[in-house]
Amino acid sequence: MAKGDPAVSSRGRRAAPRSRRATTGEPELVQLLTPAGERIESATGPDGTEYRVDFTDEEYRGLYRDLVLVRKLDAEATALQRQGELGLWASLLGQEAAQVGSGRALRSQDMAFPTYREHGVLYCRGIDPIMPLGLFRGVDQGGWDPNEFKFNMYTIVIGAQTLHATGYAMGVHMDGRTGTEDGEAVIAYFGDGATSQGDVNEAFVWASVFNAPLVFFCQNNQYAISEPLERQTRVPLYRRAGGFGFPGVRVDGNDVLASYAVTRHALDNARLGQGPSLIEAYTYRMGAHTTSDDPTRYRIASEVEAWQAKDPIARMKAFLDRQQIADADFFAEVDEQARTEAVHLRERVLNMPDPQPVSMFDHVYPHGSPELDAQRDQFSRYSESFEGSAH
Ligand SMILES: Cc1ncc(C[n+]2csc(CCOP(=O)(O)OP(=O)(O)O)c2C)c(N)n1
Ligand SMILES: [Mg+2]
Repeated sequence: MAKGDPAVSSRGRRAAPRSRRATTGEPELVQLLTPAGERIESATGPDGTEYRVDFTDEEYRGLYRDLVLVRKLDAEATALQRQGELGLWASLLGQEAAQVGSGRALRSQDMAFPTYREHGVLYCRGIDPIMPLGLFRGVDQGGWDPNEFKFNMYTIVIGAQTLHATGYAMGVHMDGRTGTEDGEAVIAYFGDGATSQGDVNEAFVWASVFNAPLVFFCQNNQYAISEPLERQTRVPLYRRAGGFGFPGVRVDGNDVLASYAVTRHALDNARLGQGPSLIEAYTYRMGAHTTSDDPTRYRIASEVEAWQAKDPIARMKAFLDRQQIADADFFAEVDEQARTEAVHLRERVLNMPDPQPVSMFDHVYPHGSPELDAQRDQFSRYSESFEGSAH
């Protein structure tokens, strides 16, 4: 049985979890772990799908480790930017569970299309976390091979990657790589603000009518820079899917277990040939939009505090503690690993070589072009004209 698949209920020594219908109460979301760290045995989505997970203790501890590591590495990147070592950083703070849950739900053959904030998914894909720091330091263009890791390059143009993902997923389907349990699925990440983009709505249409094996994973972190959610929509975002002809579900994006369960289910439907679906991971951006933003200009402290009480790591820790799945030694060891990896990350960033300016022409086309060669020559002559001059 695969990790997290529907399975036997929890072990006897633990408190019996409750079942919950997701369609009652507000907000209407699928949740398997409450903010206090209580397990809910199963949750029912708006279309009647019942979501549950059954992880081993080792797997539960692994998810916790992922959450702590990605938060720590993210904090280190923010600090590096503040110290002038990165040009910019888009923090994932608060969104760890949505990213680790969905990232771990991917099977090795599945392809992901990220925005600029998916450092947690990148980590789950096995990519060295140093990679995006080179991009944000401005010394390379990303560095990882999208085909090797099944994780496309970061995309800054809001919503554009949903079209890339749709085209890719249509190709997967046309090549006959769907329809079986080991078929391929594709996931496209985007934000709440991106749902107002034409690209995203076009992606919904194309994915729907071509039955693309695609999961649209919207991290609703409540803001598009300074614009709050109510400027994007008057209906819960997941309900938009119905108008395009595919299912939508809202999951507690601060609950790593529910994020995993909902994403695994949607991906498996896609790989079996049942077409696209939309997941709205309801979460909160705890930090600034990027390091160039000051959120105190447009949101109040009490709102941030309310979300602090729903922290994704605190609830997982409370659960592990409550169920005696992990002890103080384990938590200390994870903290120490996170600290060591962050120090290592910092050392490597500081040692990144500065590229030669002319290298910006290197990766524009795989085999170059005469126009590009001419531009490179012109740029080289221009740069050399400064040598020995007062400029
Ligand atoms: C096409 C386009 N328009 C505008 C921008 C400027 N921009 C950068 S991030 C952003 C907000 C995106 O918000 P959301 O989709 O909610 O994602 P989040 O940053 O919250 O993860 C905007 C408007 C852009 N990068 N691309
Ligand atoms: Mg947003």
